[in-house]
Amino acid sequence: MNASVVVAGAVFDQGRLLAARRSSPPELAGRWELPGGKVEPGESGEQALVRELREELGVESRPLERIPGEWPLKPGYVLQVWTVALVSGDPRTLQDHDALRWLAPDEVDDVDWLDQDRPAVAEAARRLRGA
Ligand code: DCM
Repeated sequence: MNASVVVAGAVFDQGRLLAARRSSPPELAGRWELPGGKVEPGESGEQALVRELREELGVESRPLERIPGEWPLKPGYVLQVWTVALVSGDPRTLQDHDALRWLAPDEVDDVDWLDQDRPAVAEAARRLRGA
């Protein structure tokens, strides 16, 4: 069986990376993530990401490029990550999150990221620094 895909966005704006603090489920609450969610049947990863960021943050966004790699989540799920530009709107905590932070490159390690997001966050931070 192929694993189901969860997509997440490394949202960049003005040289900063968006971090979102989860409010649920209890075992993930309080940890920070790249916002996103599950790909639904018939959707591409990019389509799912645009939909999820609209639902969770109230923004219109544009996926830029996929960060190479795929990271295991709970059994049967893998995480894929894209860098994302904001097209319009200011991110707000509409669903799943209770705080947002825009992190400058030297602040990226200041929040307690979900373990499974850390490799993609490190790569996103490298790109943010222009390295
Ligand atoms: N998830 C994750 N890292 C992310 C986004 C999601 O580990 N950046 C996990 C949390 C959930 C599952 O994927 O177990 C589905 O996410 P959601 O509940 O946001 O749809």
